[in-house]
Amino acid sequence: MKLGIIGFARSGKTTVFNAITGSHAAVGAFGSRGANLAAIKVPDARVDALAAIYAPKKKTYAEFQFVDVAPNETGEDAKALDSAALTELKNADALVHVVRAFENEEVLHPLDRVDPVADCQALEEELQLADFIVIERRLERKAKEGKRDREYDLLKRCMAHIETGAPLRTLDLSEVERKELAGFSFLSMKPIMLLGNYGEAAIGQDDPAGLQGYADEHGHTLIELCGEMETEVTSLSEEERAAFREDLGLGEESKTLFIQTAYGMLGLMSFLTAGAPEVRAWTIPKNTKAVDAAGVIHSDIQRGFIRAEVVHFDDYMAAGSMAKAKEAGKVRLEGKEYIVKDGDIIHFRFNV
Ligand SMILES: Nc1nc2c(ncn2[C@@H]2O[C@H](COP(=O)(O)OP(=O)(O)OP(=O)(O)O)[C@@H](O)[C@H]2O)c(=O)[nH]1
Ligand SMILES: [Mg+2]
Repeated sequence: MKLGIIGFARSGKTTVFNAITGSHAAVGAFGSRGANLAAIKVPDARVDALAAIYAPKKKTYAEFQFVDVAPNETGEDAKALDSAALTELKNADALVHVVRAFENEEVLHPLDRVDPVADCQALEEELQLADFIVIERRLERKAKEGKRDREYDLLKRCMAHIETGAPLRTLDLSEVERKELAGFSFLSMKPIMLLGNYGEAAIGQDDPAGLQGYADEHGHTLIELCGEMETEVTSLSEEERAAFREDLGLGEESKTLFIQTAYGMLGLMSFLTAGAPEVRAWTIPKNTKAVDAAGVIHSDIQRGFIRAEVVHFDDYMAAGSMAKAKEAGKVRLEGKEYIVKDGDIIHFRFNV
């Protein structure tokens, strides 16, 4: 899973990136001029349990990869995203909008405001505008070439939707249409999570900046963080951390909070692969077919898919070994259309 961290300049993107990933990227005026990249592992007791049995060479947890986009250098027009950022975000699976909800006299918002709801609206507009331009260019070309085909009609529908001020993620599309549009990597179609970056004063207050109200109204998931304090906490030892968090009334660690929220919001789950070389968890959306799950591992396995040998983690553990699970009839051969379940241990058979 690749997540793009976006937001206005000086909203605390890099601060939040550091807090979640435990990185030490430079923040503030001396912030790095390029994008920051880091990954976090998703803790999974099932991976640990399987690794204890298989004693594999390698143990790999599912991962969230983050890209904290470089600050907008275009200055004056006070856009959150410049063209470099827009390009960078194309391959993100979902977006995390860091919304500035803290006051800081020394580092001002580019529009000199602390207005989280206005920032959310402005950023949505930027995403929609970026998509609109892509659609417009494509339609112009198609019109010139006289290609008024299915794609032309579909793009027209997308355009009309954006013209109403709505993001493409709210357009009603069939699965086929979604696939047809996938190549465009439309930004306003990507799931978006709001991450309110609050100041200390907001701790314990109920929706101080009105962000929760906005999130509810638009069906967005909101995570509330106190970015700066979270970064301070990450520099403490494990024991100090818990006490400090409790004293300050900070909730769950930002990394844990983030993982839980992201799995829920993005409708994610994991399946497992186990063998002597590697025990590994793979993240997929719920309701993924076996053949598409295979593609997450490698496109060759997807292409040459024959069968999936599946045993659920719980059945495997109850049986104690693969041989015993087979004896008990818990290992099944499934076809391409099988809907993978959370905790399935899968061995793919495929042609090369
Ligand atoms: N008071 C306060 N200051 C914060 C908070 N989060 C970030 N800051 C400060 O705001 C400034 C900008 O933070 P960054 O994390 O660099 O923000 P950014 O969005 O990555 O900024 P650019 O990459 O330059 O667009 C830094 O000086 C931070 O110390 C916060 O929660 N409270
Ligand atoms: Mg930054």
